[in-house]
Amino acid sequence: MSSKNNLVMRAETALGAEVQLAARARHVLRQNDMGDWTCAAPNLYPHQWSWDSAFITIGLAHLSTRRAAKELLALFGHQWGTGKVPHIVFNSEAPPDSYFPGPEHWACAAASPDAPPAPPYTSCLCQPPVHAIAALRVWEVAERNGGEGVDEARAFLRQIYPKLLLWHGYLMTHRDPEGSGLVTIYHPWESGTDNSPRWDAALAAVEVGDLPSYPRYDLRHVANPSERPTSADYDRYIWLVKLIKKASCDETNIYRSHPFLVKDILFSAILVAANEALLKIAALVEAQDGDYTLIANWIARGHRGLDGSWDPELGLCLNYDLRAGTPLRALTVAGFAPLIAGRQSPERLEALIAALESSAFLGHPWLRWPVPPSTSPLQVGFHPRSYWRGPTWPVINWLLWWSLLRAGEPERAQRLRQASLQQLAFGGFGEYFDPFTGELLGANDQSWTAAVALDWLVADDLLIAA
Ligand code: 9WN
Repeated sequence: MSSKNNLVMRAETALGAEVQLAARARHVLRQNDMGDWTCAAPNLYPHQWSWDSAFITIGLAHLSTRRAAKELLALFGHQWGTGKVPHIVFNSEAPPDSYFPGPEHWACAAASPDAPPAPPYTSCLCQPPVHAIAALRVWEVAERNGGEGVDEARAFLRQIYPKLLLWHGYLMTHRDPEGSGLVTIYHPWESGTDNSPRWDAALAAVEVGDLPSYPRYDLRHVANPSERPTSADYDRYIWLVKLIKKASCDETNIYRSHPFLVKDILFSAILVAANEALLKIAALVEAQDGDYTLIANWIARGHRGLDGSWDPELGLCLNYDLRAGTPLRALTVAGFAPLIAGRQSPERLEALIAALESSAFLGHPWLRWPVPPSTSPLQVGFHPRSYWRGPTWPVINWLLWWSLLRAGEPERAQRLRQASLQQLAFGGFGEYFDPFTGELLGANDQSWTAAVALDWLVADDLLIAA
């Protein structure tokens, strides 16, 4: 056979594999569809999670922009009076012993004057604000598809824009009373990267008091308990929830007394990128003049905050413990925050790429595929199977891929996309993966994993503006 035919056959096989992977991703999203919201994963996570929903919206946009819009609108239907978007909206239909801490544990949050009407109950924490990025993605897909979906998508942007503005406003005020440009989190769950070693030092300082015994339903849904946070971690998580409830979920009370107050650079960088998306949405909906300056100032403030967290020796940003008054030194993917925020100087970009491709991350010789481990194998506390302490997470790969594209690095972005898709084709739509063996860990059929896979597979031709 000629080498030309050989090449054509290989290209066809690769295309066939991608088509199959996309069909499987669609199936996962349909299977987890609850009507106008999507459960994060069938067994382990039977509720609606905030940043999961944003990533899910990005995937759903390729199935139906109308359905994708509903996903975000459903979540924002439970926005708090302060503008906060809760990290979980609890599914009233889920069996009572399916997730802990569940709705009954958080019911007190509904007593806050700022809480939305309940049921459904919500938690009073929040998660990284990927939502404006997702809303813009719905628009981009609708615009590419053309037809009546374009008007519908514009109407959706008009509906969601004031809610997004309120949400970002909440983060820029209540979560940054210092005006530092960095978002304060009250709980590792707010970071979305719960047991990352970047929280170890700050968590170690939290003294756990009397705690009634509580169930670990999560352990029933994983092959091995080592894949989930330890009981010492969980005690601290539940203790922090208890303190937040005791403070009546009130921001001023929490800020005054809470033992875990940390500036999260990944959260802050996502907010900068989300503010860039919000600025574009503002133009699309012809927002009032003052909004542009307000959002542009938020973006500038976010960049200043990230600049101040830069560690030139590591070539990464560091989180900051407000209580201890010290940076939290850890080699984790969160350190790539300025890449995600965008618009960095050529020197900063070069340093970030050097760190990304070093043996601490993509260049580590034991990696099964060149996709970044959540925590560097060179970091104390690294564990290849334990949740955010080492496994690779497809949604983080998506964020880095999208950031590389925006940074004008299409070849690097393409390599990351290919490697991530190979991992998913091998392992399935897992929650996270062992970076050395590629083994699926955590939940099966995780919605946000299927969603980002779908975006990778069908969004090739989408114009992503820098
Ligand atoms: C706590 C749903 C969520 C993700 C988080 C991930 C995990 C929850 C848990 O699952 O957190 O919020 O019970 O471990 O860490 O990022 O949003 O998928």
